[in-house]
Amino acid sequence: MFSGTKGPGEAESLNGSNLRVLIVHARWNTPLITPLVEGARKKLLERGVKELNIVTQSVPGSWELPIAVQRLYAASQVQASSAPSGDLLGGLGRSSTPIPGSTSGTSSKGPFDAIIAIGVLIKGDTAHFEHIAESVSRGLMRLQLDFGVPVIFGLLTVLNEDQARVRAGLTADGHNHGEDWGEAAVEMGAKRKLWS
Ligand code: DLZ
Repeated sequence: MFSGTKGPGEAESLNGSNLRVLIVHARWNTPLITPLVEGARKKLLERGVKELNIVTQSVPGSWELPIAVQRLYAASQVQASSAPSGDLLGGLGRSSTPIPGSTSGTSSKGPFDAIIAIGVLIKGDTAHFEHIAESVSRGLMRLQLDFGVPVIFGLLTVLNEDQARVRAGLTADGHNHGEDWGEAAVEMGAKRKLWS
């Protein structure tokens, strides 16, 4: 866990052994996305989430994160109550990306307890960045409230690539925020069960 002033501090207990977690990530800025996804996965596994219960899917860019979260969560709810044929996006258990350590083979079935949406938005010369950042943030917040499932906000909105490299843990003084997102997913997934 990050030990500076920033960061969430220690949670009381983080046991993910009975959780199903979805990671959806953008492929824009893949060299930055890859360590963030790996950081999230590392913490999920450390906190007891079973490999079988981590599903990873990708979309082209951050703009597509909300629709992917919406469809994949809805599909996981349907899976829980119907025959397991015809999985959305060719099977929820298979990653559509070559990110090392991504889920391969068959995953378990059932609704996700937490979702991590990961993207890296780097500001350019136009207002494009602001439009995407604002819309995706609102979209993800809406989805977590509408569905009642935690959607961890793994969207880095940075002014330049150097800022993103620090936050992806790629520099000596950096910290991989993906690890925090993994821990937040376990904490919120477990608390959601308690609060149901
Ligand atoms: C088009 C675009 C641009 C310019 N920059 C980024 C970025 O920094 N990070 C990101 O995740 N996606 C970017 N995209 C792609 C959009 O999110 C989206 O995929 C396309 O506009 C297609 O809808």
